[in-house]
Amino acid sequence: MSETSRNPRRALSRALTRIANADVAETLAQQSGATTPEMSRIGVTGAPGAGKSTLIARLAKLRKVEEHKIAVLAIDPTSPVSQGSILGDRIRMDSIADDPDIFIRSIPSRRAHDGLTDNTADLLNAMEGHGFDEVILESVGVGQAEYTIRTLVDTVVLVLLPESGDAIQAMKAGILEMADIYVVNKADLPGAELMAAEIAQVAAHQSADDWTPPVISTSRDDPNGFAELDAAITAHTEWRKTHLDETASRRARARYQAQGLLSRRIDEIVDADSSLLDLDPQGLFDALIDKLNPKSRGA
Ligand SMILES: Nc1nc2c(ncn2[C@@H]2O[C@H](COP(=O)(O)OP(=O)(O)OP(=O)(O)O)[C@@H](O)[C@H]2O)c(=O)[nH]1
Ligand SMILES: [Mg+2]
Repeated sequence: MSETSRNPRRALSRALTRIANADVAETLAQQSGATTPEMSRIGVTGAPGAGKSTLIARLAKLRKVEEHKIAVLAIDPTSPVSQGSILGDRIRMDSIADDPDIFIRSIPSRRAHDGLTDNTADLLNAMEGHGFDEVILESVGVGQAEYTIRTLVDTVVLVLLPESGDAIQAMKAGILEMADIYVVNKADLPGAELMAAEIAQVAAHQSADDWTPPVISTSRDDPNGFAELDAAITAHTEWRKTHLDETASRRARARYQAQGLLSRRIDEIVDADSSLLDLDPQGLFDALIDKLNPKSRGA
């Protein structure tokens, strides 16, 4: 066992595994003690292969230097066939995998279709109160993921690739309005400068309450870009403290989490008795309400 498995971490790692596999009742039982969210949440999203893991490994090291305690939670796309994780994100986070000061966990994306797990909210909540100053969440961007991530984290970093048509796609999908920080990654590839300029134009119109999302070019062989990204995240964290409506964002997270739990519970009920699906919509709705009642739980 490596240094990363010292006891508190091992306990957290086990808790995350339990939550990753838990049914709704278990998930709720594990979250009875409400914690104060002191942990800053940075979400890194972008198309498959955009270089998110490589970038997070660099970033985590830089942010740790600021005496921050950093955790990384990577949601791995799940193969629908094997229900297993099709790639180990740790592979591209080798440079930090054995760092005792950085907690890394990779979780298969399970049921959810938005590039996250159907219980990412629960996983993040479980990490609160474990002494981390910051968690960096990696998720594959598949359109809907950006909207969910917006709700679940404090700072959204969108990683785009030059020459991929990413910028245009993202603009069409409205995703370019989601991010707090844009990264044009793999800036060693052709077209990066042009793309950064294009995105900067869009970002300039996006400024809300005097935060204009910066556009940062990064490449794995150039430390300057990561330093700039690190500084931008710190700046956004500071900005947020005075501009974010905490009640609104806490409520949005609570709503998302409740929706997730209810939708999972409905799946559990229907999986246990698929004949419910033969009822008409009103009958199905009534039957579900009845079964959602805690008194009939387990019935
Ligand atoms: N040219 C170039 N390639 C890079 C750079 N950063 C990462 N890569 C390569 O891009 C590929 C994908 O990198 P990852 O870091 O795994 O990307 P990811 O976005 O985490 O991928 P998924 O988690 O599968 O969505 C790997 O082959 C990396 O070696 C870069 O700055 N320049
Ligand atoms: Mg990755």
